[in-house]
Parts: sequence; C-alpha cells; structure tokens
Amino acid sequence: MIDFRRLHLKTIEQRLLWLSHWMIHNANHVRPKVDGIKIGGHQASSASMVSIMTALYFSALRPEDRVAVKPHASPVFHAIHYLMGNQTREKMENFRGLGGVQSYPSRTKDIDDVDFSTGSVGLGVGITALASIVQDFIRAKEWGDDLACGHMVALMGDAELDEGNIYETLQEGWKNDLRNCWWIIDYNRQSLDGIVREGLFERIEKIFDAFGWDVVRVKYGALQRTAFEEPGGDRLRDWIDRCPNQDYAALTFMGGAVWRKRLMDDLGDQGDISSLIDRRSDSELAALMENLGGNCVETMADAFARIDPDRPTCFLAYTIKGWGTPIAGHKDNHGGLMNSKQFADWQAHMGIAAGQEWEPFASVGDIPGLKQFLANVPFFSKGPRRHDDAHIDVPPIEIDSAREISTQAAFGKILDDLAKGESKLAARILTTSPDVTGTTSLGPWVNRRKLFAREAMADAFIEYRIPSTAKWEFTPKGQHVELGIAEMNLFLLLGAAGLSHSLFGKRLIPIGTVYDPFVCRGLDALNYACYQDARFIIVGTPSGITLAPEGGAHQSIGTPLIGMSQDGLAAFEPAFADELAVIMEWAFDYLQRDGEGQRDERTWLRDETGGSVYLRLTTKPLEQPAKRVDDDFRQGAIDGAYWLRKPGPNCAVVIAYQGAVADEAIAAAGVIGEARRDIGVLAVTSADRLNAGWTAAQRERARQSESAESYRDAARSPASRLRHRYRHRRTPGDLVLAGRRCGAPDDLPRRRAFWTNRNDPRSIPPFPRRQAVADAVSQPVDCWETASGRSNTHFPLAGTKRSRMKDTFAGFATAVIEYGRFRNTPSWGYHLGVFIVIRAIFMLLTIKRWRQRCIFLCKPTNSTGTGICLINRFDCARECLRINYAGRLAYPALASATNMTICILPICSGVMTAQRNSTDRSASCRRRVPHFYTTSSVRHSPMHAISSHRESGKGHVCA
Ligand SMILES: Cc1ncc(C[n+]2csc(CCOP(=O)(O)OP(=O)(O)O)c2C)c(N)n1
Ligand SMILES: [Mg+2]
Repeated sequence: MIDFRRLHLKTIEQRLLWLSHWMIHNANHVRPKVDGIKIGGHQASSASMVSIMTALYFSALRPEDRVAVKPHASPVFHAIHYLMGNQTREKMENFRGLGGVQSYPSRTKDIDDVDFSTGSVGLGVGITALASIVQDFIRAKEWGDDLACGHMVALMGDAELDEGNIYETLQEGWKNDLRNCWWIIDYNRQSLDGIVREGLFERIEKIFDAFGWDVVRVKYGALQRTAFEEPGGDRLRDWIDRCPNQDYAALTFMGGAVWRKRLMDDLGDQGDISSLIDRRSDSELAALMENLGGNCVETMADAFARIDPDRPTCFLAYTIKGWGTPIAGHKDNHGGLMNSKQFADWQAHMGIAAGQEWEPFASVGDIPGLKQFLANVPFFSKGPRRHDDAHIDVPPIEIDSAREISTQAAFGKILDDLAKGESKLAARILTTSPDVTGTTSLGPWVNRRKLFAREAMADAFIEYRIPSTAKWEFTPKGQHVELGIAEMNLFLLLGAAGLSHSLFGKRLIPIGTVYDPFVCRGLDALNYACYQDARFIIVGTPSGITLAPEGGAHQSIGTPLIGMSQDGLAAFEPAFADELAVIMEWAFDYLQRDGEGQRDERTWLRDETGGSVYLRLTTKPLEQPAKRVDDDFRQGAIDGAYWLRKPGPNCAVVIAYQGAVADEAIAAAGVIGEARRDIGVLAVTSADRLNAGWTAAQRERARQSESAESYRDAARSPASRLRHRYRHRRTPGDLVLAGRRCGAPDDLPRRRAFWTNRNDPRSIPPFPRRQAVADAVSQPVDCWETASGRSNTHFPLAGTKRSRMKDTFAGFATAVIEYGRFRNTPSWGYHLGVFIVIRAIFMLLTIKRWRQRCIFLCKPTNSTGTGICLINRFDCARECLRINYAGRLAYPALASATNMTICILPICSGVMTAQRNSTDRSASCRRRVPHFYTTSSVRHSPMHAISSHRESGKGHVCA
C-alpha cells in the first residue's frame, strides 16, 4: 500500500472516531436536555467498527455497492457523511432528536444516502443477501442487462449471529447461488449484556463454510504482525490466540501496566519474549495488544483488496469494543458513555482544541492533501447513489366474474392473464412465495413466466411427460423466486425487490404470497420493509378460518389489525373478484407513486405518496354480483367502502361487512328486509383505509381546533367549555390517543370502554373451534330475531338509556358548535341557538322511538376478526358526526337528518365476535374488542361518505 494513502486512511479513522464520539457526547452531556430522558448513543460499538468502516468506505467500496450498517455504528456512518459534506452540523448536533440524525441509519429519515435502513439486529444482514439475488434477477433480464453489479455489504455485530433469520438467509443464499455479498463481522466478542462464549466462532465459521462462503479471518493488526516477526513474537501470538475473551477485554480496559504485568507473569521467563515486551512503553504495549486486525485500518483495507469480490465472503474482523477510548474492553460498555471528565481527557488526547469540536478537519496536519484524497474516494465519486426508474403504465385489470369464485382464485386468474399478455408491467413483476406458490394460486403465472435461477434447470417431470399442474422450469429469465419456508426471507426479499428502483435504477413490481396466518411469522421483516419505503404487494391467503376451519393454530384472526397498524401498507380485504381487479389495478400504480403527499380532503388519504399493499384473500367461493363499472363502485372499492345497496331516505338499518362473509351480510339484509324496507348494505373493502382516513381526519380536526383556540380565549368560551366537558367526561380516551403514536388500533375503543364504563366482561375462549366458515358466520342469524328492537340486554355496550341520550345530545352539541367554529362564526350565541333548536327537534322526533329504532344484528358470540375495524369507526352516532365534521362532509347530512340506526354486523372471513373485554390486556394477538354497535339515531340522509386516513397515507369512505 502506498504510504500517503495509509496515512490518509489513518487520519480519516481518527476523524471519524472523534466526530462520532463527540456527536454522542454532545447529545448526552452538552445539549440542553428536553425531558430528562437518557439520550444514549453507542460510543463503544462505534469505536469498535471505526477502522473497518474507514477502510471499507474510503478504500474498498465502489458507487454501485450497497451497505447495511450495524445498528450501533450509526454515529460512524453519519460522521463519514459529515466529513464528506453530505450531512449537516445541525442534524449532527441534534443526534437522536426530532429531525436529527437517526440512532440507526434510516433511508426515510436521514439525508445522507443510507442504502439499507438498519432495523432490528439481523435484518440488515439478511437483506443484503436477498438484495444480491434481486440484483442477479435484474441482470438476467433483457431490460436489466446494463446494470453494473455491486457488492451487497453487511456490517454486523458478532452478537447479530444469534439471530435465526441470518441462518435462514444463508440457506436461501446457497440455494440461489449467492454472489457479490460480503458480511463483515465486528468480532469484538461482546454483545449488549456481556462477553460472548469462548470458541463460538469456530462453530459459526463451519456454518459459513457449509453454505459455500469464503471466510476471511482478520485477527492481527499491522503492529502485531510486525511484533510477531521479532524474536519471541511467535510466543506472543500463541499467548494472544489462547487468551480467553474475558481476560483480553478486562486487560484492555485496565491498560498498559496491567498488560505488562500479565504478560510478564505468563511469558516473562521465556527468553526473547521478555525483551520484546521490555522494548515497549506501557502505552506502546497497550497499543500493540489492542492492534487487532479489525482495529487496524490498513490491515482491513488490504483484506478487502485481496479477496475474490464476487464470492460470498464473511470477514471475521477481530476488534475491541470501545477501541481507542477509556471505556475500551469494559464488559458494561455497550450502553456506557465516557463521562465528562473522561471525555475532557480524551479530547486532549485526541488533540482537539476547545471550540473546534465540530470542525471536520480539526487536528489534521495536511488538510489540502486530505481534501484531495477525499475528493477522489471512489464510493463518493458519483454523488448520491439513490436512483429511480420510470413509472410503468398499468394495463386495465379485468376479470370475468360471471361464475362463483373466491378472491384467491381471482387473484391467480388476474396474474395468469397478465402472464399471457405482453405488458411492460408483467415483464417487471417478480413473484415470490415461501413454499406455498401452488396453494396460493400462483401456479398458472409460474408455469408461464418460469422460475428464476442463475443457471437454467429443466423440470424432469416435463421431460418424462409425467402430468403435473406445476411446470417448474428454472431459467435466468424466470420471474418467480421460489423460497424455502422462511417468512422472514419472504419479507426481506420483498423489501429488497421493493427498493430495486432506488437501489438499482430498475423498477420491479414485487408480489409475494403467503398463508395469511404466517404473515405474523415474518412480521418484523415486514415492518422493516415498510419502514424503508419498499414497494410490494403481499397477498395473505387463505385467510381467516378458510385455511383451518376446524380451529387451531392456523387461523389468521389478528392479521386485519396488522394491516391497520402497519404504516406504509394499505390493507384490503375484498369479497368479490371485480373488487379485487379494481384494487389490483390501483395497487400496481400506487406502488410506483412518489408524490408529495397532500391529503385529499375527500378521503383524508395521502395517496400521492404511494406505498405497499396487503391483500387478505380467501378460498371461500362467492356468487358474484352482476358486472359493475360505475365510478362510485370503483372509487369506493379503492377508498375502502362502497354501497352494495344504497340506503334510502328512510333507512333504518345499515349492514356493513368486510371480506368473505359478504353472502352472509347480503342474506342478513334479506332477512331484516322482511320487517324493514329501507336497508343499506355497506361493502367494506379496506377497514385499514377507513381507519387511516378517520385517524388522519381526527388529527386534522384536532389541529384545526387547536389553532382556532389559540386566538380565542378558550377558557372563557362557553362553547369550548361545553366541548371540553363533553370530551373529558365521555371520551378521554380520544384525547389521550390524539397525542399517542404507539397505540394499537383497538386502543381507542378499549380506552373509551374503560372511561365510559361500557365493558362487557365476558371473554372469549382461546382459539375458537368451528366446523366450517358457515358455522361461524351463521351465528348472528340466530340472534337477529331475538335481538332486534329490544333492550339493553342485547346491547351490552350501550350503557343506560339515559346516558345514551346524554351522549347523543353532547355529540350533537359538539358537532354544532364545531360546525360554527369551522365556518368561522365567532358568536357562541349562534352556536347555542342552533344547538337548542336541533336538540328540541331531536328530542321530539327521536327519543321516544329510540328503542324501536335500535336493531342489533348480533349478540356477543365467540368470535373475532375484521369486524372490529369497522366497529371502531361506527362506535356511536357522535363518532360519525365527528368524523363527518373532520371530513367536512357532515353538514349536508346533518341538515337533512332523518332517523336512522347503523348496525354493524361483525364480519370477517374468520370467526366473528361481538365481544369487548377490555380487562384482557394481554391478548394482543387475539384482540377482544367490540365487534358491533349501533349508532344511535343519526339523522342522516342520504348517507354520506365519512372519510379519513392515516398519516402514512391511507384512507376510507363509509357511512
Ligand atoms: C431484534 C433485536 N433484539 C435486541 C436488540 C437490542 N440490541 C441492540 S444491539 C444489541 C447487542 C449487539 O451486540 P453486537 O451485535 O455484538 O454489536 P456490538 O455493539 O458489540 O458491536 C442488542 C441486544 C435489537 N436492536 N434488535
Ligand atoms: Mg459485539
């Protein structure tokens, strides 16, 4: 290696060591504290990797390479970009603060060209291997053969190797002939809690070897290698090799004098070695002993330069956690920070003058020389490495829905039709499935478009002419990546493929299928993919109880909540094939969007930003409605709901359903229709988008209210007093949630249940058993007659009649008042007047007939599912009003109010429930929340869309 290059690398290493540590120190000890909560940062984990990262970024990498950084090397990553002028001082100063650089590098939140966001440990490692497979997939296609292949590099902590998903990825990599993948292990032999087991890595090395990886041990630094050449050096090397991890760490922490004593005790009387030790001062001896390969920048640069770059390679770089700092080697140093005294001493040691702390080139001797070196570093030479690719037009997606068909079968048919066509969209589709390709209806697509492999492989069954539905021919042109049964790999692959436009400049349309219950198995990787803003379609099918009607482990009961709660993922559960076609056509476009994200006031969705899509499908065949082409249907299916049967002016009952119980809901409408003429049937296609829109609208409303109050004297305003009283008394849960970002979507009804004392203490047994879907969905039918128009015993959540009335009045009052506020009418007298008039009319028209108008379609049963999503929306009349207010759609409805009760049929393609059990807070995966309510006498005609959306860009329509 040329000398000046080595010197520059050493200077850069020291600069990164300083900047990363100063950034953490500043955030914890210098910056004013906002709330007294520990900020943290990981000085020791950063120091451990600083030499590796210096050698990698400033010597080994090329612009086409992509890196996943280990979680706690984030400060070094940001320091690198700060040094290169790609990161601002302001954001560095605000490390771990709002808008500051992120504790784990983030593609979506950081500005400094993060390739892969860092997620939970293990995920960043895994995604590099799958990204490499995606790169090969693209390269093998005509439209992608100009792609310059890069290395997919993972910088990983040694304790990350405890994560099982890494081994799943190793296996998948082997199957797919992995190449261009480097995993660089920071082998500091420390995890978070302590020192790792002796000899673990010998086992791990064998595993890498078994999967065909090259393993490069980088154990000794340049100083050590030189010392080993001296007389007695071989004895020193033996001693280092035999020293237990714990001892090495402890001696490192204690420093040169203790090193000397220990070495002399062990080796002092053995000839040359004594003089080797004696020739060095305490600090030189410490530097020698701490000069492991991974802490030696020139050794690492040489190691990277020496390998066959295409082979999957694991670098085992021995390091010391906290290297070069006073906390080096201490077993508690993972979360430990240098205290102010230690830091001041260390600052003097590093030669950084006071006031120069943020200077990128502080203490550098040859600044022009270093700047010139930096200007020519290959990795940064082409500027930011975020790519994009043109939008792909979406052909019309249609399906013949004349016959009975399930949504899963319809999905297979739609893909088969795409496979038959010549569209550019079809050419860019990558499908994948963890060993459930055939059973999730991907078979016809795969038969036509083939499986991907770097080397072609024929299907012996075809050659021998053995009949089989699956014609499995592997070819580089193939478009299906068949995975083993590891759902983490599925979502990591979708994550990597969903970023291909940005990573490789070639857009893919990734579609993954999985049995819906096993979405949970890959949940962290799903979240990781969404967090990175990867774009894909995940199809969960079969879902509900259609996979396992008899009950047990394979019912997907909680997945609708996953769809609702996962940011960046728009979840749909269509019932009919034409809905699915509309949704898929929209989804293919939605995946590709990258707009600015203004909210659409119709839905309160931010659809311009785009995102990924989750389709929850089923194998339950349904008779299909007649051909529907109207805009209301199409728009409604996308927004989240449409009227299957529009309510008329005298509507008394609305049945809302989602998913495969459509036929039951329609039958219910028929039964009820015998007694009541005007019945609406609301087809919900996406409770998620309804919920997201509603949430966003609530937020918007709250925001507007706040700003309105800021120029009013809120405390003195009778209107606001009334509103506050109403809120505090009736819905404190709403208020709390407005400021929360971490609540589960069913949090709100639970809280409301708590505050309003409307709990139903009955619980459901775990894993309900059903013979068939029909058993589950037919339960509500039993109770229609007994429940309709009756008393509170059939409406356990409603509280007393009196409290319901109060609720309703308060709701009206609030709505009216807020309408006034919205219209910017300052007079509270006006509000009061309107309120009194409406209240009087309301009392006259409504109250006496209250009971007759309440119809409860379902008694509490042992079931659960998608219905909850709806229920959250339709909790009561006042909610509807408020939603409408927020969506600015309520007033025409309010003005033309008629009597109506909305009843929600609890629906899902799984079993059903109408159960609330807010006491069971541990049942996080089987939400026990209300599944049906009535809205009380909303006067309302025609019914209007209530809309809203989650901040991430989801939305809905209803009522
Ligand atoms: C899935 C997951 N579990 C736990 C953690 C918390 N955690 C963060 S780093 C860490 C230990 C990391 O040790 P290692 O990988 O050896 O990195 P080092 O800091 O030693 O370089 C743990 C347990 C996490 N981030 N993700
Ligand atoms: Mg470690």
